[in-house]
Amino acid sequence: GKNSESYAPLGTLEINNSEKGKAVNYHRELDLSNAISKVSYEMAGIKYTREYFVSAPDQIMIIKLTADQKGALNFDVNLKSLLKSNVEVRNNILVLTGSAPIHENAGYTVLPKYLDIKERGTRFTTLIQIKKTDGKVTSSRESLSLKDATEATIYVSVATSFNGFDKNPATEGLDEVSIALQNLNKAYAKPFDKVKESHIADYQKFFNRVNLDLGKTTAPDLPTDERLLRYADGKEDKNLEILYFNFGRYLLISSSRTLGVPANLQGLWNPHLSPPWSSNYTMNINLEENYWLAENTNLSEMHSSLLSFIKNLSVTGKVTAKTFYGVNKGWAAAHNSDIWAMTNPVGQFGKEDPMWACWPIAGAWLSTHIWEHYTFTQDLAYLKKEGYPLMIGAAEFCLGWLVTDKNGNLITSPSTSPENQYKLADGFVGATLYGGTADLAMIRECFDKTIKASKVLNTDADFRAKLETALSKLYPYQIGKKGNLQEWYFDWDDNDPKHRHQSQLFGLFPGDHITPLKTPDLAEASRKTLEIKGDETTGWSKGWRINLWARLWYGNRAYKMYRELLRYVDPDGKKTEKPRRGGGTYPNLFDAHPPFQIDGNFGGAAAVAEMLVQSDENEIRLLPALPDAWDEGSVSGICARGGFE
Ligand code: FUC
Repeated sequence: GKNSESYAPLGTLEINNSEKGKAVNYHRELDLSNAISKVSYEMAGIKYTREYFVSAPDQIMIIKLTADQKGALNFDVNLKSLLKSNVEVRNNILVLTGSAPIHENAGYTVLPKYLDIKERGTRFTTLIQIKKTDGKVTSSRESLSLKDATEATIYVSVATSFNGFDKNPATEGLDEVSIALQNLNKAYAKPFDKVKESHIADYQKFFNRVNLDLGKTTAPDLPTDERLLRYADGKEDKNLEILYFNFGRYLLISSSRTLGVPANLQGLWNPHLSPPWSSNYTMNINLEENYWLAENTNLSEMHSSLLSFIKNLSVTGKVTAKTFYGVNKGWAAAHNSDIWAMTNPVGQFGKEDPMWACWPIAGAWLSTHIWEHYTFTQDLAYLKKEGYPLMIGAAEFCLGWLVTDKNGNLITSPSTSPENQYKLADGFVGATLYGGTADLAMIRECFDKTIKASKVLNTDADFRAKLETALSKLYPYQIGKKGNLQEWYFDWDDNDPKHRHQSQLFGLFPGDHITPLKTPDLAEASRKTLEIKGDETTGWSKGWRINLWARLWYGNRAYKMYRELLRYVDPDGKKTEKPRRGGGTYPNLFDAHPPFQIDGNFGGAAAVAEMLVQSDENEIRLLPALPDAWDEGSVSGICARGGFE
């Protein structure tokens, strides 16, 4: 099938100061306690400040500018976009309107790279208005100017015609101009402090739920980039470790507010027209990893953006199950998706690699998020009305997709182990096979959770019995000649034994059917697999491995890898000594896959919680993977399955 569509940046707002001279004492911050960013500097003895935030309750972005000398504030505001758009000024409001392409084929070649069809593209609008206390607002054809002011607030209101995954955003789209105007007028009428107050209250309702303290730190209070560099030298900095954890929570709160539109590969922070991997939803790990911290770090509401997206996938996935896989019941999703809930396997219509294209198991994986949401919240009404029918659909597809091997075991065929390849004795390197461990681990988890859900809801006894029978017939885990958890049906070698993907370990994390207590042999084989893979890997992969080590209760190993996740990566590749195979963290704390992907931020933050508290439906385990380095401190607000905090 076709590739997923790109997520595009709407535009760039420029504020050009007309003061001349050198700015000194420049300071820039993002305060995680209130989600407000600030800039301050001095020029010719005058102190300037800027304060920025994006308010969810008021659907507005606000920038407040001040000068500490009367009339010293002078600037122009203009808007630019990489997309086809038009800028004009109407009644002292700067207006950008445009229409996004219906197709942007990020670096791929089969389809035209960029397809602009106005009748089908998503329309967008940005409105900008300046509120001043003094001075004079003037406008030219494409910009607003403020002259001789002391204080001003810029209101930025943005809306698109997107009206859901199944609606044509052009012919059935929302009226984005009225939405943007309404939000602008409402916010503009409120005093700045009121808008700020409700923004902080809204944000802190979520952010303040968790508090992590790791005791005294010896680290000096340096800028973040310098702290990262210092930390990379092996120095202690407990506050940086806490900061990274809290930053992950901040990012999730800030990127998961829209139902049906979960955080994508870059969260929502993508500046490119052709972003890495289209800034899409990559569902053979990355999208799911984004939400690993949602429940355990007490941000369950944020999970809803993903859970509602799963519902969308179940609609398009019904068609995909039939047309691509010949399965008439249930729904399936493959490797990639986008805001339109694409479920077809990707691959440029046959021109790409089965290594990622041949993988219809995303539905099984995603359905476990529904169960997680239920076990953490105990929200029975959600499970009954929303979640359970989607779980049933995912399980139905798997039942229809499984086949029997010659020994009577249920397996998948064809199968892959996401993006990995095996190497046979005769040198043959391949990706497709039958009975891959990862498929079966995800299906095992999907069946197990669907059975549990049907019991909780006391429903569908017949279907449950079918799942129980199938579960008992799934080809069991095998331990390979190296003591590893076998990835392939046969004990084949990996083409790249250090490959970043480790989906055969799904049952250890995020799944829970492998544990040191319940299945000690499989836990040991998982440990061996991680040893063979080594610790050097990309950002999201490191985030995953830290969770895996935590689940094995190896706190010090998890901590070692957490430190490596925070390894400084220079955005221009200049200051980093040598090219690295592994990931790390950019100076603004964004995860470096590299390039920037947000999954490592989320996976890393989730792992901190996993080191401190683990739970299943029967047990809560405190400090299960506490590293020696965290020898004092306290934590509150972490959630456990069963509805506990
Ligand atoms: C998967 C990974 C890559 C990358 C991409 C977005 O294909 O194997 O490393 O993260 O998703």
